[in-house]
Amino acid sequence: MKNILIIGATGQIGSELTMKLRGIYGGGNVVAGYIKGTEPKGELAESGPSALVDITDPVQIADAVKKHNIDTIYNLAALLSAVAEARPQLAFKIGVGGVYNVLEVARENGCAVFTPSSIGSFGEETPHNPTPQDTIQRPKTIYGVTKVTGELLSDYYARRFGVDTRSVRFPGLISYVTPPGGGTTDYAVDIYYAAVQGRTFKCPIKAGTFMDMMYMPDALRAAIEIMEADPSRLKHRNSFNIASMSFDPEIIYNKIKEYKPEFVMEYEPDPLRQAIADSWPDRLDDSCARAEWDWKPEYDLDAMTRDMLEKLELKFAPKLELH
Ligand code: AKB
Repeated sequence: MKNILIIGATGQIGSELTMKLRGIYGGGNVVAGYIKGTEPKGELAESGPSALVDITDPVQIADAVKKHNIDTIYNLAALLSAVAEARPQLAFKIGVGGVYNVLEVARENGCAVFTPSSIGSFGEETPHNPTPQDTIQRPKTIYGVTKVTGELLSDYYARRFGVDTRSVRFPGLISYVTPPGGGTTDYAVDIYYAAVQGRTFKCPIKAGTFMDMMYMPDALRAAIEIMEADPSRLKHRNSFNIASMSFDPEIIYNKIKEYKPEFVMEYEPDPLRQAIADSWPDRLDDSCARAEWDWKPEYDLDAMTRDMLEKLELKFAPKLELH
């Protein structure tokens, strides 16, 4: 990877991945692609170039690729699962039409492409514990449909046109930097904010509902390591199961209580999110990622919780007024 374009650079993953890639490959070599109304600000705006890149517009993608001599595209544009159910047509336009646009530009300009898939690419018929690398993928959400389509299209472009496409299936991602929006796993982010802000947390997911989760530093490393992996070792491409922890609301609540004994959580299930969560795996088997490109997570629930609480305490600490 020499010149990289991030599509969706101001989103939950993009804002952190852009900074991390700039730290490795140089600020000037990583272009932050954004859509109108989400212009990069602060460090993200100052540390490297940016470009208006709406994934639904193939001309904008091609212009940015040519102007910046791009060889690798990270496509992070997506509507998350719950919000996609409210806007299925837009979810399709971004998650299927957008992936096609990126792959076509990549084919014409010789770029490698990373498009993340998700635990949302599985459905009720999938074995849930553990979920194998190669198994039934019949999701019932539009989010899942777009993710499976993205996997298939990406493999097709690799086989048919030699486009270097690679991907991982992300679990729910947890971070203190940029909040997610509209996901089913977002409760596992919101719970930390409530704990630090001293609020009672209303949990939209029922006790006993297990899902894979991952701390953002591990997710960013996975996205970079898969693109740097030796292609001769890859038997799979789109997309690899990756995993680091699986828990239900009770487990994360009790873990936070170890550090904040006064914290209170109550259940207020959201039927849409609960139905989606019930259809997703409890725990992915990531042995193929471990064998084919040495994937290994660094954070478990305890290490993540200590770091999240520490970083959020700093974020919400009262600022000193200097006169
Ligand atoms: C969501 O909940 O929609 C996402 C995901 C697991 O893909 N965080």
